[in-house]
Amino acid sequence: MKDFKLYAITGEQFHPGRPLAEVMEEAIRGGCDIIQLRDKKSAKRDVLAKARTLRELTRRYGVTFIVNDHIDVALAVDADGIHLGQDDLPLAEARKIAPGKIIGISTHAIEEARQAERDGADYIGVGPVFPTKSKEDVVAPVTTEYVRQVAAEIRIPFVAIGGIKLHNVDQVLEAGATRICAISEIVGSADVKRTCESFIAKIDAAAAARAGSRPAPST
Ligand code: TZP
Ligand code: MG
Repeated sequence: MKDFKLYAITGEQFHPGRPLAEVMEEAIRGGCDIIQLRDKKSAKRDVLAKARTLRELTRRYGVTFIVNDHIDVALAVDADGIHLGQDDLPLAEARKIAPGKIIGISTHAIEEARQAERDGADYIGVGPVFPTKSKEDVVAPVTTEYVRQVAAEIRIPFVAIGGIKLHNVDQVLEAGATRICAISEIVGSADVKRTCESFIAKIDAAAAARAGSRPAPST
């Protein structure tokens, strides 16, 4: 899959009165390079309609589009991929149904990360790093310690998620994350584009600091 830095997930409860497509377009203009449609409440038909809109938008900007949970919706709109949790269809089954699609898996502990890597996930979610109100039945925060563990051991791309804000993202980057995901801090922002630009600046600064502190390659 195309690499990415800033992953925005939809959360319409955080922008009442503002259309979904408008908010997500601002996020893209601010530098988000993956958009995920996550809608646990709507009827499947309504999820499909939103997916069509976001597919059209992301295609226009060349941004990766992922659908949470609904493999059928992802296939119907030709999304780039699907995101699955630990209780969803196992990765091997999802692959059979959706060959060629990106498949991302949520993980909350290193054993789950190892399993997802063995199973051939394209990327994993690592979280919730901090407490979050954006997800029901969420597990206890995994803390930056889990981010550190994954950064040290897992070779497939991982994205940190859960309670990540501009004021605490540096801790997550310092723990070794190079890709950040957020819902409320992005889509609930009064200036979505600027918030994304600030996230990207922090991600880039951390990458530059890492590159600067690496010993020069021996010749
Ligand atoms: N999975 C783990 S935490 C989370 C999901 C979907 C919610 C993240 O939302 P926020 O608002 O960025 O804390
Ligand atoms: Mg799910």
